[in-house]
Amino acid sequence: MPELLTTSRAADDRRGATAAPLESRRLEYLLALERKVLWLSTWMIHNANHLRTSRDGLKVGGHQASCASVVTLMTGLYFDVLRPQDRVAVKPHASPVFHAIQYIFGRQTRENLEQFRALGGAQAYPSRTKDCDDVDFSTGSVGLGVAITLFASLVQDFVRLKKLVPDAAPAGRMIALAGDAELDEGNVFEALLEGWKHDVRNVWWIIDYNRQSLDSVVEDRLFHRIDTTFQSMGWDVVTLKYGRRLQEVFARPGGDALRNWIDNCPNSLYSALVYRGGAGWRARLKRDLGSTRGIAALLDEYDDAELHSLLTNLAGHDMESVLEAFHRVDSDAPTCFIAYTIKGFGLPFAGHKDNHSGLMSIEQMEVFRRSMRIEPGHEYDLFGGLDIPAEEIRRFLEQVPFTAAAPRRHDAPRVAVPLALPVPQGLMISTQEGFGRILSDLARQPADFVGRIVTTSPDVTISTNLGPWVNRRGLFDCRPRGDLCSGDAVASAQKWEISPTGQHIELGIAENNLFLLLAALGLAGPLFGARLLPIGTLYDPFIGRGLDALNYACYQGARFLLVATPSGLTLAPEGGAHQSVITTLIGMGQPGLTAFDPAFVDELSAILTWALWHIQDDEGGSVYLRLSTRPVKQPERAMTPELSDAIVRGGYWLVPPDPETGLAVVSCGVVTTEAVLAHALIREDVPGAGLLVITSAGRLHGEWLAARRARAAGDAGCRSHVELLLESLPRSAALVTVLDGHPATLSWLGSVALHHVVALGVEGFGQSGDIPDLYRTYGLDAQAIIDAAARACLDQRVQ
Ligand SMILES: Cc1ncc(C[n+]2csc(CCOP(=O)(O)OP(=O)(O)O)c2C)c(N)n1
Ligand SMILES: [Mg+2]
Repeated sequence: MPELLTTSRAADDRRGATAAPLESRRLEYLLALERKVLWLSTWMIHNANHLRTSRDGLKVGGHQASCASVVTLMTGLYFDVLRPQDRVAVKPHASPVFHAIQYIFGRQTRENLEQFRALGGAQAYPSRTKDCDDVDFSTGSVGLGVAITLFASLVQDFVRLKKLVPDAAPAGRMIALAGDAELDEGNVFEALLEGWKHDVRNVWWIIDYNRQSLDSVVEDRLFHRIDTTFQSMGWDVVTLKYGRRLQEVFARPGGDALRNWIDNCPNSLYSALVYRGGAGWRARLKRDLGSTRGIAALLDEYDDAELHSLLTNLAGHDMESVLEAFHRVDSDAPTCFIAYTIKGFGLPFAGHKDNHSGLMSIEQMEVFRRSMRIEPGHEYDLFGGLDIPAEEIRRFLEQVPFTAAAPRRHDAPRVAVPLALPVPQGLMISTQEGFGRILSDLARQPADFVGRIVTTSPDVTISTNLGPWVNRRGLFDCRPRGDLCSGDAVASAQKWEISPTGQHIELGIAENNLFLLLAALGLAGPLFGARLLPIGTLYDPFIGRGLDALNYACYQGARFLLVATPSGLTLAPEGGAHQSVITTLIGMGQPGLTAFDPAFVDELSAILTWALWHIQDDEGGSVYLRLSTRPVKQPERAMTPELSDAIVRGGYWLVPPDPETGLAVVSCGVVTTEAVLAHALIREDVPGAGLLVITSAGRLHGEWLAARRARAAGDAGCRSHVELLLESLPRSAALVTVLDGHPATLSWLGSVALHHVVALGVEGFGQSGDIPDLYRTYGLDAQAIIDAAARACLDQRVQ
């Protein structure tokens, strides 16, 4: 193990004297609770795996070793350090520890603990939406929970500086309890850099430095990299390495040598000795240090159990060290705690390199139960097996600061939004330009809801047409910084005034950061009590780059509007690296997200109006708009309530079919221009052919499945929008579907009313070209639609 570092210089400079000593009784209570948390979390997993009947032969799982590693840190935090306004992302595999703590607070039920990892029970990984016990941030995909706390701190500053929350409400600390292997995820470092740019504060990342990941023991040299990386980003670093008892021994004769020995002990050997226990330590220390003055005497003072306990007295398991480190922080500087721990501490497989998924056997649990003095049948008793009378602990729990204010989750009122947004005028206009114009128009309005809009983009603000909005509403930063470019002699259309009143948060190019910021902005209501209307823009193909973070944002119920533009093959000269193909399927398949692919700007306006409401609705979700830079001829029509309703429900007949027709062209998005052209020609051969415009394949599909379920449940009259649309087409008619995306997005339409389908779309990677060439090559042009129509009619005749 490397050299002991206590606090980095940056931290030392800011701090004064050490904190006052802990009251001795408080420590006793905390140690008792630490013991209880270890027991409950270990037992919860054991119960799920050994005592519930398995019906499917699958191991239920759970991570006893990962939990034990973090018990002291979490007990200290929740029962002493945290305040109600603090928000925490708990290491995914410490979910049982979190649930155990909430159970002790009376915020989790015994039934849910007994049903850990079963349907309806406590979740395997803390979940904001599925758990009942006040989870602040969901976790599970390692690294994302760590990084979201940083963006949450930025959002906290945003709502506080704009006075969207009461002045008197204290700022919370955004805290991540991270596994050390989470630092292998690149998104953590993307966030760190972005945080540095934005001067983040009130963020704590507490690293459970057990030097083990899933597969292996981590290299010792990593420690120095962590320390210096954080310091270089302006963070304070506090290292908790040795516990009190070890530090006392280090001050005695032979102590220096012992400390050097541990400092230089490879993690793999240290872990192996932890696993072997007292006799192993003794033999090894005798061999390596036996001739050093003071060591023999020191070893003789301890029996094997005591020696083991001494040598595993790392600070991350030493309550006093933990509390002192946390309480000493008196600034709002971002702070990283590197807490040395042992994976599986206090359990039989402590330190074993394969302990990540290890479960204690029935026999091991029996020994553990007795050592915890838990009576059989009393496993969930809150105070059983402790030395302190229940009443006393209850009184202690009543004054724990964290639970002083309840509920911690805010219920932010909805923001009133307009019933209709303006439709940008112009004969030839792209949906992306339309979006920019609508926002530019909003930027000029004094309406209250406009003040709740916050836009963000990963370095594509201008190229996604947010420029005019930003010119008027400014960039956000905690400190007023003026217009960064105004000093240049170079004339520019961009006026980027940077101040706390700004409403655009500019990010570097990291789509993970965009989605994590959108997640945090989209949770501003429940987290901070201020509802925001977040809008993020990016290039459509790069959704894939941050897809896990997008999924993470949706998974925890964050609400935002995602505007992905430009998209598809229609990007033409930009080539295959920028032309999205599968995003239409992502839009359909991603839970919590409703995707739209509008063809015209009046559709866009109707969808945006609906979206501003939908992202606030209790039953709503986030919204994804897939836009294009291609100017297309706009239809001359009035936006009626019926048309607007059909647009947001997913589609409408641009040209309704005749009742006897044999064909309908179905188009989605920007290629509707080709569909209109082809349809006019097709009608010469197929009289009465219809033209159906799909604005949201996902909405149509979802509502169709829901209607089928409703009918199966007895609601015989329930009809979905797509069923009503296709009702006007005879069963014998064929559908030719076309979109600038994967053909599977629309091919399912054939199953709705059993129409034959020929589906056009993009199946391979794109390439550079112009639109006529690319549409011809990939089969999206009017001729391809006409050919497909001929094929479809032929197929129908053959049948
Ligand atoms: C994105 C992602 N990749 C892989 C996994 C599988 N996985 C679960 S835990 C883990 C390693 C955890 O190690 P660490 O963060 O150090 O936690 P510890 O259990 O040691 O406390 C991995 C790779 C995951 N949960 N998320
Ligand atoms: Mg680890």
